[in-house]
Amino acid sequence: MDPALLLVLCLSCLLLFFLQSQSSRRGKLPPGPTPLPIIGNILQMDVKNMKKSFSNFSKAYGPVFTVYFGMKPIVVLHGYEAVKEALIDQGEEFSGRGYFPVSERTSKGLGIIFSNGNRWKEIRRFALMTLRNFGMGKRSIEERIQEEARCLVEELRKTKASSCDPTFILGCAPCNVICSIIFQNRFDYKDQNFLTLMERFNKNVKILSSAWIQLCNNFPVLLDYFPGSHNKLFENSALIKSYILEKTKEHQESLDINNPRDFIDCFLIKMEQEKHNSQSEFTTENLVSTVFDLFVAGTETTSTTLRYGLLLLLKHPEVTAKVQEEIDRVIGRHRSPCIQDRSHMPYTDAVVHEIQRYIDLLPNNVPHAVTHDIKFRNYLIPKGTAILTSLTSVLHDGKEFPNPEKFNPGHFLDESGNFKKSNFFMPFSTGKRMCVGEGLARMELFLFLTSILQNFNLKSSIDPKKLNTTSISSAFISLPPLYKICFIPV
Ligand code: LZ1
Repeated sequence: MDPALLLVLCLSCLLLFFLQSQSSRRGKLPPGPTPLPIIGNILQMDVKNMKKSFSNFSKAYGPVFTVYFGMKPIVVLHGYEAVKEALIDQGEEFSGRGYFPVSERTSKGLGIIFSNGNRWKEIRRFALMTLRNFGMGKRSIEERIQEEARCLVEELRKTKASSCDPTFILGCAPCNVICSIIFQNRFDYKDQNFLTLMERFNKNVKILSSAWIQLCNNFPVLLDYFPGSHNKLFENSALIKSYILEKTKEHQESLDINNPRDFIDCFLIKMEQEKHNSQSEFTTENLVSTVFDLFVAGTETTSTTLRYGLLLLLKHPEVTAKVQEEIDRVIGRHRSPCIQDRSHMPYTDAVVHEIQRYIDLLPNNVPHAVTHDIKFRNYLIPKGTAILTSLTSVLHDGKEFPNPEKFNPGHFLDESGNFKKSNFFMPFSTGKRMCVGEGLARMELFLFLTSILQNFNLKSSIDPKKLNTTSISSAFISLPPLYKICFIPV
């Protein structure tokens, strides 16, 4: 037989076999677009704008559907009802973390973001307790943020009202809050150790959002046999971890069990308490990974929200003026804002909520996984299947938030101007995996934004009406377009 014909015959058989096995496995999973062999649905999705692709799929297949990233099926939940049913009503079963090949290699299942099972439960409980306002000895988290807010204001003053890109300065403040919580002290914005640490994290964020890394996540063999930016990512992560380990050793030497200074001290004390338990999750490697995770989760997210928030305030001067009026009335000019003020500032509270709703920072949440074989709405989802929940579909629900694509603090105010809660407000996700840093992040957003508006008027070098506030498409995190801003001292 002609060898070419033989080859075609063999390939056809393989293809048929593949489609057959796909369809029998798909029998139990929710419906979705038909995947191609090997590459799955990636050609049918806009990898730069997944939220749009998912919204289109949900129109064709309903609120619960399956898409294939390479050969891996991922179940997507779209809309408040499906998300709530999974993350709250079946919270335990949906509390697993789904991870990608790249994150698997950097985290090794240690720490808090990418851990599962008992390890995750114990470290999560510990982190929640420790990050509570008085969990870490004498100096509260609120005080640490207030200190940073004052430094941030001084740093912005140094721009002398010139037109500038605020990315760097707004990146320093949240990173420094994490430093203060973890290492006891903040750093000067020019400190070389601080800058190196921040650069390595920033570089990693850039690498992680590149098309190459997405490709590696779909076809993990690339990670082992090809050169590329993933190696830089692994190298950066290792360098950051060795810095954290060094700091941990310094802490160990000066530790006073009765006076924890910061998160590392608290973790070391916990390690000491559990030293006779050979199964303890409180180990040095989990300490280093947990600290690493707090930086990953607490820096880029808060800094992007602040930067995007200021762009929205620049675009909507009437909103900014109302916030400044409330600051003048409730706080005045002569003392630092504190968290107690928030309960007397419904308009400002609504603005911060609306910023978070509008920007939709993590459109598809962080991937979950089911912890058992489960039945969900008459589908069977096998243990370990990755689950994406569309937070966009909840935060931009048109019934709950009329004109969801418009920035309007009225989405969180009632007729008398009181703050109005919404169950659809879930930028921190919901359920058992809900963000551990929520309290911290909300304090930072309130204290940083009020401190800035207490001390500066915002001015745009172009007509505010011409400012574009549509996010630039990105795989995981929504980013504001580049812009310039002047901080004019009041
Ligand atoms: C996270 C974030 C990013 C990635 C994983 C977990 N928590 C931000 N907050």
